[in-house]
Amino acid sequence: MSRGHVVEETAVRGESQERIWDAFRRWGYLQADLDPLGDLAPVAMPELELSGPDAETARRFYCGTVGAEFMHIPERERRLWVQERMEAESSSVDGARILELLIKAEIFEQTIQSRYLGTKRFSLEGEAALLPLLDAILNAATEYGAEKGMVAMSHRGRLNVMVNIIGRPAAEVFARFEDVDPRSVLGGGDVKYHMGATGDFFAANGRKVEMHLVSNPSHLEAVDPVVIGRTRAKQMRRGEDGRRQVLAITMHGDAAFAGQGVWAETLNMAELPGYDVGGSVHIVVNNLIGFTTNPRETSSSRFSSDIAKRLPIPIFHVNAEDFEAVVRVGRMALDYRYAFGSPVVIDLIGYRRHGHSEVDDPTITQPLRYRKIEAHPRTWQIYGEKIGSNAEPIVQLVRADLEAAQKQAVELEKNPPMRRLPAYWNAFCGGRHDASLELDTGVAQPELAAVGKGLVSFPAGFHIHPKLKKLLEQRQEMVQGKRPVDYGMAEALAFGSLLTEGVPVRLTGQDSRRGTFNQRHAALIDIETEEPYVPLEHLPASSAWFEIYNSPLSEASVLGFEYGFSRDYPEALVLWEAQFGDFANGAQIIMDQFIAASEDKWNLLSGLVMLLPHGYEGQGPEHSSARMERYLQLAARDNIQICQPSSAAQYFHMLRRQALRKWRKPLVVMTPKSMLRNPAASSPIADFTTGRFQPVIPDRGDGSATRVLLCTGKIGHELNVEKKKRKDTPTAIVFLDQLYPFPEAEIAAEMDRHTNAGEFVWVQEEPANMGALAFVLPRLEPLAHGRPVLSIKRSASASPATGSHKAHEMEQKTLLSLAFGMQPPH
Ligand SMILES: Cc1ncc(C[n+]2csc(CCOP(=O)(O)OP(=O)(O)O)c2C)c(N)n1
Repeated sequence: MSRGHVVEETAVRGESQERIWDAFRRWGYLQADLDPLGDLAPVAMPELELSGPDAETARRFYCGTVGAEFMHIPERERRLWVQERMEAESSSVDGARILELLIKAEIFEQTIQSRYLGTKRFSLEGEAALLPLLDAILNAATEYGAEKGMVAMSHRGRLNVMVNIIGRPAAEVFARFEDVDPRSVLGGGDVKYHMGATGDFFAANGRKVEMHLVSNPSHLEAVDPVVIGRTRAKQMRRGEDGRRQVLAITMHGDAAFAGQGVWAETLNMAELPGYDVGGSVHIVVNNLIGFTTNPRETSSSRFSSDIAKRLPIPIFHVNAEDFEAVVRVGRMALDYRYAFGSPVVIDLIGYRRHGHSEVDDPTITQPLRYRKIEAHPRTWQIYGEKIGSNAEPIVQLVRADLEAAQKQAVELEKNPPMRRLPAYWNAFCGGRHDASLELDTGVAQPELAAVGKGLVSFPAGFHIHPKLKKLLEQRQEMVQGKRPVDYGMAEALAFGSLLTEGVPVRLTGQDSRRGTFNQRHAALIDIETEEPYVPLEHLPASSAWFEIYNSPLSEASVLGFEYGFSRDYPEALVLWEAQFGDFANGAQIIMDQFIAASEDKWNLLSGLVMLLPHGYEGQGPEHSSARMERYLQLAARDNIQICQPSSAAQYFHMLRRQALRKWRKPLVVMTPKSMLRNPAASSPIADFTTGRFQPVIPDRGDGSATRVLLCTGKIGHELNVEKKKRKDTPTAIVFLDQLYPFPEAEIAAEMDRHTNAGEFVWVQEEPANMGALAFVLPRLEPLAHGRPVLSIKRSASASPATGSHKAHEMEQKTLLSLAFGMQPPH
């Protein structure tokens, strides 16, 4: 009988009875029987030292093999929802299906173990209940109309899930144990338990869920925001039904769940308008160990899942050897997700039968626990006995199937593709750059004018801020050719023109709607109502969506999310903006493991743009450098693009070419700060109507200069000012607006044009151990044909910039006078 009536009963029940129920609802999970090996002892709770019929009933519901944490949820309706289900008698489940999945899980592991002894597989044994859990979740999801499952998980049980849930043939996985032909992956590829996979899950009701197991790196939890971003993109593609049809499921190790901050950041995004996916299902595959580390060493609290309590969402702990409870919890969690559009956490508590990998001996560090595990029966034996079913024939059948698959694997291609890419990738390509990919990106004057008009318009009755009114008037004049176009307007024109050409645009970052440097003002705020108006969402000729969001104050999760989004919206221009480029290193894992390497490792492309404000302006060590050197070091085999556009028009053309070329490569952009308003970096409107992005901006002179300064970004404009001041005509100044792929032909042409030049000098603001120096010097030298290539830079330093504004100015002056006056030191 359901106890959903408890609330109504409250009035007639005594207050003390209600206190008893409240105590168990609140604290019962601390005394629940959650650990199959019994190491997680119940917590002594004076609040639960209660007796009598109500206490007995409440204890049965709340201290069994399921422990629910939900009393921290402020919404009464949600608490009652959980309460009603926790206080219901158990419904029946499909025992035969559970048994079959437990057998499949365990025999799969044993087959690998017997055939490929000594290779890592990160066995699921001890947590085999994960399969019935996922099966229950997906079966329930089909009833709500789910059609796609976006799944992320790390190493533990991944191969097992690939075969038994995602639907890849076992032979394919075994083929990877036969190892690959080394010539096919030299310097690239990835290990088998990181590869992505797509397949089909068939529910008992005959419905199908297309499954995507997302490729992921070793870096635990880094994939979390990526899968959520991918889910959001897939949902958006489907419109209103997207949230119902596309479901994100993530699995986590207990140690990683507690320890990795990116997961906490990702969770915080759950209900933010720019990131919401209508709830995701999170499973902690909790084996009460992390490599060799015990739970009391990994989490300051009893449960690694406690981090999830930062959000008002339920956490269901369940004993991984009460298989029927596991299945019921899966169903309940999924129902909750669909009822409230909320994330939900399942903490599946079991054990790890072997070492961290199968080559580790866990008896060295956890001898007592492993003595218990050694003597502990297999899951399918326990469950077969419980339901009185003879499991042996099924075991034989599954084993025979897997052995056949293993034989087949020997014949298979060694690294068979385990996924199919969606059709929306057909129009795009990766690989090496070649000139034929480039295109003109100018926008004809009438179209540009129409976009410009839309950008400065707002509805009648909108109360505009006087400063913005002025800005819009100036922007209007820019389009009319009455004043040069600055970066802010160049960007808006790039976005607006793309929208009218059918290219969707999404930009997120901290304070990006206004712009950290007060330069963007993509959202106008009514000064009477605070209602926003985003002109780019209302361009009359636009045929695509535009999104701009202020992101939460995170780097790793938001960059991961946007990378994921770009993976499933290749036709959109997707941009993430760092507040200052300096802070982007909080997302270093996402850059190293996904943005720079995903094409190499997984053959997966992305056209994500990273906007990184960069430049030495005396603002101290952490507001100066976007660490260009880091991206240059990551660059190889045309995996990314690194640009620093020196003018507004260059910025415009660079953004447009990123969207309009079919080449999909991440683009890292050093963006300006003070340069945003520097007239020298503004461009006449004519520069927007024709042409394309120039990787190299040649010197304006006739080629007779005797010294050529080569540089990138703001310092180039400062050199120009200094040159004018000094009336120094024998010095030429060349900008590299694209650093990677290195525009060798264009630079060579410019160097060759300067036949009188006795030397070339690379000038940078950054210290000698930073900036582009180490990257450009060896590339420039062969192009100089024996003429010296020198450099001017700040002295090598541990920190990117001085904390003193005065010292900065002195240093900057020295750089400039060295560039023109003294001979630079060799
Ligand atoms: C960011 C990061 N740090 C360290 C590691 C090395 N490492 C791999 S697995 C592991 C233990 C993970 O424990 P847990 O999260 O409980 O998952 P389990 O392996 O027990 O399933 C560690 C430390 C890693 N892969 N990623």
